[in-house]
Amino acid sequence: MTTIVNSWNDFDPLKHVIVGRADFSVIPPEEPATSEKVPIDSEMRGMWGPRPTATVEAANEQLDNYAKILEGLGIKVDRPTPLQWNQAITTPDFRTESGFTQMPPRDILLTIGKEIISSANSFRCRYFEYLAYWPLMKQYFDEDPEFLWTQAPRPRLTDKSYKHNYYDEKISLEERLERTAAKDFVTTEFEPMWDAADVMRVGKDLFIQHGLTTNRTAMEWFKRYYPDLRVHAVNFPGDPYPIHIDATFVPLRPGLIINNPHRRLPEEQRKIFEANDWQIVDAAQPAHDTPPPLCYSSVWLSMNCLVIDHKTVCVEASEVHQMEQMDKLGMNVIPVPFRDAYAFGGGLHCATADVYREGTCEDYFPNQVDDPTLV
Ligand code: DAV
Repeated sequence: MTTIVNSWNDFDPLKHVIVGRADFSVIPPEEPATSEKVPIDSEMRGMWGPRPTATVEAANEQLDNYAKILEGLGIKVDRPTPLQWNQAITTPDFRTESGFTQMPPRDILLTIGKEIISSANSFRCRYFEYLAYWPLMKQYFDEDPEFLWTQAPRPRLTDKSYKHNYYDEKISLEERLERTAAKDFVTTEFEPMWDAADVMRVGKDLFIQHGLTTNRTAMEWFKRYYPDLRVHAVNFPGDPYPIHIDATFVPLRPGLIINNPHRRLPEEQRKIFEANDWQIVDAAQPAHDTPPPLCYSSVWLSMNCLVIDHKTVCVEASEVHQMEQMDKLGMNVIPVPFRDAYAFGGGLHCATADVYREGTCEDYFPNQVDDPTLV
């Protein structure tokens, strides 16, 4: 029997992965969910349309090179099939003028064991992004008799899913941070909405970030869908734009997590890690003061690394401080140039989705303390 799909965490030996592509990427027009994410001073405000061809080519060059590096490590690499994203998306409930990209599969595909679930994204422009991965899902389904090909309940994304006038040009950074701490986000609890990149998989435990892109209702859905797993809700008050856990809280191997020092996990949410002897260390400072032009993400893509196995990690080639820290933490570092791809949807972790890692569903947190994060 052929097993194609199996992955329970982000650190066991990686054998098969999907690496995104930048073709036909579009800067989408504003919509209720995205206006909140694009920083007020970003040059992307009010701008939308296909990304310039030269930037797409530069991003694809780095993505192709990344795929080659992974193949050189003996990892099988699959790529999505690009769609023309510069076309309107219409459902019975909404219309938006364009799609987005197929650069970050991590936002769309969540691999849990032998299942890959397409997410329930809150951005209307991402409604059909899963189609770029459809040919791969079909292939895995044909080849692997145990592969579970799953689609999360599709959100309707009507106005009920977003708070009206939540976004106001006048709110200060302090107010934004207060909202994060109070778990007050642009998305409502009307229906489950989640991006796959908000889910940190650690065997039997799923740690899910409550933020702009993933709500509590989604965590309730996960809890019912996976009765054998434990679902934890975490949030990171220092982040004014909390979207995706993978530039904030990144496991390197069993027992070790790097945490963005500007977005520390609150004390009471650490209990579960402390009770099971997991170490949470501050990530190194980014090497850059600003992200590249037209980028949605922060400079903290520095810590958005891809762990190959318990001793090996890919880090962006210019992130000297992060590389040095990895070395001190006992990891062999593979530098991968990637800054030209950042604007298309993130860093080295964002640009991949797991197909196969060795290992099984282990219980890394057998000491279940009185844990306030448990959903
Ligand atoms: O720090 O902007 C980026 C994560 C993208 N998947 C940040 C988070």
